[in-house]
Amino acid sequence: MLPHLMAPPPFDPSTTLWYAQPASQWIEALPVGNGRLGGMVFGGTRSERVQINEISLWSGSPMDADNPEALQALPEIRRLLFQGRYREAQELANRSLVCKGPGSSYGNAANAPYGSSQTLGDLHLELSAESPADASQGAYQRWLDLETGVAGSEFQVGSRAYRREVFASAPNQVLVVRTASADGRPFQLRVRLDRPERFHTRVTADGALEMTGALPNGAGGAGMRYLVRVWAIADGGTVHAEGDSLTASGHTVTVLLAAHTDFALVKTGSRLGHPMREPVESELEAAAKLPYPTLKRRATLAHRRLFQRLRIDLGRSEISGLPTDERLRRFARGEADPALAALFVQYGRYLMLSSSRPGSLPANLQGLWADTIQTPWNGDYHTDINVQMNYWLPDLAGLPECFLPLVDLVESLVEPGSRTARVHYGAGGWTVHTITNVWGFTSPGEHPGWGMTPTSGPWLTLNLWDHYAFTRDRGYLKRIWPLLAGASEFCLGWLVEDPKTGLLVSGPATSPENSFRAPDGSVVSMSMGPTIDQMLIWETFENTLLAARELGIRGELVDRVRSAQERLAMPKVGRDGRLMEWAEEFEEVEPHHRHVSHLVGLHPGRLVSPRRKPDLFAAARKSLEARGDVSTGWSMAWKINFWARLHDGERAYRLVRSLLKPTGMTGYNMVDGGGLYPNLFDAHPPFQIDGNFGGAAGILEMLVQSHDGWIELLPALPSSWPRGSVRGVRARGAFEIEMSWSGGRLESAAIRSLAGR
Ligand code: FUC
Repeated sequence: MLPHLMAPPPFDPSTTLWYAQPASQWIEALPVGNGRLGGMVFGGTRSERVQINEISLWSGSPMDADNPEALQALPEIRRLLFQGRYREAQELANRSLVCKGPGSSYGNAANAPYGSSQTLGDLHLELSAESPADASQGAYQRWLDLETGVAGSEFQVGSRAYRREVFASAPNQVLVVRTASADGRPFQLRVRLDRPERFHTRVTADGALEMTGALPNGAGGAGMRYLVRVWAIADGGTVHAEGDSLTASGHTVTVLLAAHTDFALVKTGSRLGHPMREPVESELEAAAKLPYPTLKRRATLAHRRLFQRLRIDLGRSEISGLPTDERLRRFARGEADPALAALFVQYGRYLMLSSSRPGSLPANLQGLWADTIQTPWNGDYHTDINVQMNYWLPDLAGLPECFLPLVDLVESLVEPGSRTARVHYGAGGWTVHTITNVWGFTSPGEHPGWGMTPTSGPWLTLNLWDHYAFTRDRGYLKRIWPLLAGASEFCLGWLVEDPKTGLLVSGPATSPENSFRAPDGSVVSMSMGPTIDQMLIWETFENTLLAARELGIRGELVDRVRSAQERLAMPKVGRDGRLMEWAEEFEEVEPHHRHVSHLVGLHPGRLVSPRRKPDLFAAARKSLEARGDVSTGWSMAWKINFWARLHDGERAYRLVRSLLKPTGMTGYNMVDGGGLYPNLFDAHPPFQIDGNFGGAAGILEMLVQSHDGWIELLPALPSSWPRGSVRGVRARGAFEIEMSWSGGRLESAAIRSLAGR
């Protein structure tokens, strides 16, 4: 048994990830983060790697991608679609409705204007070599304690034992790596920084290690700059510089890392050229003044204050105490481990508060963790499901402040998104399409098949409204009113009258990323009034009207919204009893497609409820049955939410089982590779964090729902969780819930009003 240098972590199976071996690949490393600065801790022994990130680090630059030809083509495309001439409409759309220029470069924009979020680099720590005969590795364990936000490891090299702790401090804005020997005798640690490209390292006159560089702007020049600065502090020893590395000798070595880019998400003026040396130096100095126990206590207290708001106990089994990777394998083989689902919820909350804090950018496709220069899909913000899914969790899970970065991002889209609405559609208000980045990209993507989702702006306002519903914060409602009004204004300008019915329909638009077979046999994606759009526009109008009522706003916009909502074409039920994905019953090309867009009114929306639309509610179930379970990670996460809303705990649990299984795949799989990596990162594949957030939200939806005008406890409890308790789940209306159940029945519940209502 390894001598513990400090108190051992509790290894609570609902709040700890732990492993018996170091990470051999990135998807085994453990994430830390303070919302802006993050690290992936490999838990190496002789040599340790902490891969580092700063959430704003992006290549690329702003570009004008609005396409003036789109507006001219619009009436003709609509006319063709209303006449059922889909192939011709699609051909014209392919030519004219896309963005101007390269767009996202099909997800490979690291060196193009759209840009990519990128790794900041690696911090390397190397223990001086013991004598070769003595270099064998002995006892080992590493862990991530979600309660404190500290990743730790204890290991033996030769005859000596060490303990290492890594955390990202929110109050001090530094990454901290502390290595201590168990025997109190000195050791040597070499500290280096590097990056796959575009970096320069040096040791400064005052003894700090620095790494600097500039990313390509995608237009032939330099774009965003970054600065990383590291200090090593050796207790009972010294630090000296050797070339471009630091070597520390002592019985304990603390490495402090501060980093910034020159980016700021300002609404006017340049987003680059903002100070970075000043904050980096002052953060490092302030942290270095604090004794390590103080630095750690400040960080863990601040972390706990948020993390402790929610407790969840679903029970445990004999395997709950095993290493996390082993639990995952056994759970996939069918063994019981209810604490694994609780851990998945807490991990989702942990990842949220580590990658989304006020004043910084929202969690992107990978939160803030990315280990490459070309991150999958540019590591951007996909706005046709993915970023919306990221933000279902924080309000439910007692982390409302983590929601706020999304509001900043949406506000920053209004200016470019108003231009896009005007240039492409001649509409007022603002919108965004399938993707956006830190440079304000709001145009359609470069292919209409996936890029033509003009209602992604309205979709974002569903999240915005829900945050109000959960918090009842009037100041916040005033803040988002212009965003809601602008989204409704866009919808009003975008809807057209269907000549056959006189009802208002959206279009030309896709049902995100899906396609169908037109009557002439051609495979197309464009139609008028796809179900998702009709639902999203209904929800947007509804939220705008509710907000207007709460704020006492009357006038012409409100009247137009009200009468347009009454004239909206409503989704229909097909001959086979399914909720139709398009306004007509087309043959599907891919019946198990990962997007389940036509159920957006079931979740996250609330149009499709047993109270409002019993027929659609029943049809949604049929659609979901036909769609099947197995898919990408985020798709299965969404289906947990759907089945929870359909009040089917057993089906929801089946999806929990499908999501919480190891995937062997790291490359792209668009069909059926979803699951988890050994570090419990969600696999699309590749790693994509929406499945973590969406799956955690789904499990909470199984326990508490509040979207239909009341609070429902245990709406979808599966038989596998017969007894349990939660404290701190939140409900719309600003309520906090504590409850316990046994034998599958509610035992006690307390509902506390957070807004005094
Ligand atoms: C959408 C999805 C893909 C992937 C990508 C980031 O395009 O259809 O599955 O999640 O976003």
